[in-house]
Amino acid sequence: MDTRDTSTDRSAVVAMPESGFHHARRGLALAALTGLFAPALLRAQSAPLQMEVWKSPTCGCCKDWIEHMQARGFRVKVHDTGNTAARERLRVPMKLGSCHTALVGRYAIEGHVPVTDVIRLLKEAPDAVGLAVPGMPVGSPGMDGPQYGARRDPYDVLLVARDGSTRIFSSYR
Ligand SMILES: [Cu+2]
Repeated sequence: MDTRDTSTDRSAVVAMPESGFHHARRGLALAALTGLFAPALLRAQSAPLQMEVWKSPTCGCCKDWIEHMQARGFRVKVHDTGNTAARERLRVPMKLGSCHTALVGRYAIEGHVPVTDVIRLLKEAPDAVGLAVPGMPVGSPGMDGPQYGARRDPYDVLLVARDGSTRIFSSYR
């Protein structure tokens, strides 16, 4: 894989949500009128965005992912309790599990999900459990430190439905 191409793709993705928010603002008024009122979207409008994370106290890549979220304006409350109970409570199937579980608005965020996907989720506000990046793919946010060199494994961000089924929300490859 050509790493230059990858970084170009990523900056294109990173550039998106800014304008997305302006569209979301207009969409919010429309949603309120049509009765499709989405609390998560409302919360997405008020800066800073709030997030809770459950992780093990010794998880380094979790910390790096949290910094990735904070860098884009998320205010994070961390619970160093492990994430097994939180994952179960938030109805993320265990087979989709990763090292940390987060709650943003009404959505579960499992694993190293890029912040751009979290923001897109809040904007689109689908009826779903949330997003998951199962395992810990190298190259995903928090798994992209100098210790991994230039290695970037392909991975998908999955949208998790209420019945536990998934579809690809975005692909990084
Ligand atoms: Cu991790």
